[in-house]
Amino acid sequence: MNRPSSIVILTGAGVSAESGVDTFRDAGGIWSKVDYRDVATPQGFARDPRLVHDFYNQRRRAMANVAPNAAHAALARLEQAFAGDLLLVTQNIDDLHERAGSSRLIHMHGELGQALCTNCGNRLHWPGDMGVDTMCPACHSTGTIRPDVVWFGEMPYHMGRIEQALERCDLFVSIGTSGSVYPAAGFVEEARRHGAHTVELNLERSEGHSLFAEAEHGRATEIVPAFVE
Ligand code: BV8
Repeated sequence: MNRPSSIVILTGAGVSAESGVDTFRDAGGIWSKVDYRDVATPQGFARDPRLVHDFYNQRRRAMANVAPNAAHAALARLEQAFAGDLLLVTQNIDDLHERAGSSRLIHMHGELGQALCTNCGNRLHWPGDMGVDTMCPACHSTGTIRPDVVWFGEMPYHMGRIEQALERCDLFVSIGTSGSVYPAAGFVEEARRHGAHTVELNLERSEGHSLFAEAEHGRATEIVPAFVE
């Protein structure tokens, strides 16, 4: 493969696993402990907002005890060293990529440290807990604050920007994702259709593996540094 001029990197929960952040579908993962329909859908939030706030409050508090790992650091170094276009699209809602120094970054499923007011539409930095009686500091309404994350059945963020990057890139790398959630799981096909070389770095073959040219299998903290140096 020639030297790429435009790279899109997609990360999933596997890239944060070595920082101690639970993945979703591995043994003992998040979705083995709680039903995603209860905590990661608008219907679940309407049914029991307290349960959903507790679920995200716990994950937000846990963020204070974790730090970026070698994979996050290597991807930040790649961004600094790479002269071409590079876009890092993460499905993760933790802030470990930015804490490692990545800035050309899209959180397509939102961010744990952000709140969204369903009354005024304001997005607010929110490091602490939120609940059904939390007041929106922008419009002063109560009970309208929710986690600014994309739930199942909701449109992921910045899809236009992501699709443009997928059309332009000549290298697409997927790191630490099971490739089981759409539209992220379809990105490899989109990139390949536009002629990109595709690489998967993961512990297992994801569902779309047939579209990956070469699959490196191992822990993100071991393979990403080697891959990007
Ligand atoms: C939408 C919320 C439409 C935040 C999440 C076809 C097309 C479009 C949509 C669909 C479709 N088919 C079905 C759908 C609907 C649905 C979907 O995909 N369902 C699935 C279950 C089939 N998609 C949606 O609803 C999406 N919305 O399409 O909207 C629309 C159109 C118009 C108008 C309105 C709406 C929204 C999807 C987003 C849902 N939100 N999370 C949160 O709580 O985090 S998804 C959830 O899964 C997480 O956010 C996570 O990011 C995501 C993906 O999981 P992974 O990151 O891959 O994690 P996983 O545990 O699965 O895998 C970890 C991997 O890491 C494993 O492979 C493992 O081997 C590896 N690993 C582990 N340790 C390591 C490692 N690798 C390296 N090193 C290690 N150490």
